[in-house]
Order: sequence, then C-alpha cells, then structure tokens
Amino acid sequence: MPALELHATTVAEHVEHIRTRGYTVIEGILGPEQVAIAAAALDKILDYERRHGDRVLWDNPWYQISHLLVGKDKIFRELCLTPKLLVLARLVVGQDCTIGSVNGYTARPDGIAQELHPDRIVRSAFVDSMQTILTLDEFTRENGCTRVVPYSQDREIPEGVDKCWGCAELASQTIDLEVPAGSLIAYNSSLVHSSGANRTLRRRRCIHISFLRSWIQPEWDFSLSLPKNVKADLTKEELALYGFNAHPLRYNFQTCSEKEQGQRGLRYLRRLKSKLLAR
Ligand SMILES: O=C(O)CCC(=O)C(=O)O
Repeated sequence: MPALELHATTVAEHVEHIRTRGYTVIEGILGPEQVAIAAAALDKILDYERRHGDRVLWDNPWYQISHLLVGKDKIFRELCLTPKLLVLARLVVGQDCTIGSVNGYTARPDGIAQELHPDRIVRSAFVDSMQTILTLDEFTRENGCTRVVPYSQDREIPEGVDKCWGCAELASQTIDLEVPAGSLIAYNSSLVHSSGANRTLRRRRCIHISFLRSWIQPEWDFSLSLPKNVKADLTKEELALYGFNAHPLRYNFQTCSEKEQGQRGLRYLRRLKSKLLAR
C-alpha cells in the first residue's frame, strides 16, 4: 500500500494524527550523539542478556528485548525526558500520564516478521495508552521497519486475540514506516502493527516507551522494580512519570482476572510500602 503522508508539522497535527489514523512520526527528535550513546549502551545490554536471557520471551527468532532499561543505563532515563516526546505524550494521554515500560528492542538479524497485533484491545473514545518507538538505526523495509495498519485502532477485532494475529485482510493494508535513526514513531496502543522481517545481518535497534493514563497499571511497577540507587537518584518529575505518585490501586487491562482481584490486597500493601519507603 502506498505510504500515507507521514509528516505533520505542528504538535497539534501529531496529536490529531494519533487520534484519527492512529499513529504519527517525528523525525530528528534525538540528536546523533544521543543516538550513538544509546545504541552503544543497548548493544552492551543485549550482548550480555543474550548469554543469560530467556530464549522464548527475550531472545527468539523474531526479536530480542531488554526490559526496564531505566535501571540499566542513565542514557535511557535521558531519552524518556526528551522534551518533544513528553509534550506529545501529555497531550495525548493526559498531563499526569505515567510511563508503563521502557524496553530496548531489536528486530532480530536474519529474523522473522512479527505477527500483526495491537498491544491492547480496548475501544474507548479517547487514547488511554500510547506506545512510542525511538529509532536508534535507520528503519527500512530491508531491516524490518515497523509496519502499521492506519485507522485500525477503532476497528472491530474478532473476539479472541488469536483470530486477529496475522489476519490476511489487515496484512494487505499495512504501510511500512521507513524513517531515519533518531526518529519517533508514536501510536495508539490499540493500533494493529508489528516489526517486519529483518533481512540484514545487523540489529535494527530502538527503544519502546509506553505512556498510560494515570489510572492504568503499568506493565512494570517501577517503584517495586528499580534498584535502590536508581530510585534515590530520580528527580521529582521522574518519580511522577514512573508512577511513584500514582494511587497504588490502578486498573489492570491485561490481567484483570478474578485470581488477580484476589491478590489485590497484598499487591496494594507492597506498592504502598514501596511508595512510602521510596525516598
Ligand atoms: O519495534 C517495532 O517495530 C514494533 C515491535 C512490536 O510491535 C512489539 O514488540 O509489540
């Protein structure tokens, strides 16, 4: 499918694109030096974790992923504070939005395309969570750039996630987001998307940062997960962004099962404890 016009010029246009077509792209959001430092730091982490990581979840024929980067190198904290990124996130998911996860990701060299999928299947009148990708390499069709299905965030997805995976009709409507290193790709988490097949022998690296409405439980509970020395170093703005100020009971889209509800008391107490003892 021919690429849609990718470039909006004002923040308001980017916000509008996320609300309507489901995604937007901002080139040049990171400087070349930031890209080089972040790429080198990510390589080091990925190399280390390849030797120790879980082969199914973290390092598989599709991708290699590293979770909780904020605790692993300071450059990733800097990237989360990129001014244009925060302005956009706060306009789309609220001034008090929080970060749900900060992961390093590479489409695996000589790897397989991910199945098309939305990160969440929630239909609401507003964007409740936004996924962002900061590119650390040029994204091309050859190295498995991100593919999206414009406007798919509002579509009826057949009941059960499985019926949506790899759906042929959706596949025929994807467009490839070919962008330079240092770009931002931002999309409604309900948009259907995936990384493509990396047909090169080099990593296609990026950072995934998700932004959520303040009442949604993050994928990672930073107050419980970050090392003590990193927590002690966080600024007021970062504490708010990583959800340290958020109410310990937040809505969990992904695992809101009865079992989960039963465990809520304990989780609440643990979060409360970590909140009180955070600083
Ligand atoms: O990095 C990308 O191109 C997208 C990856 C993705 O969709 C995912 O990990 O769920």
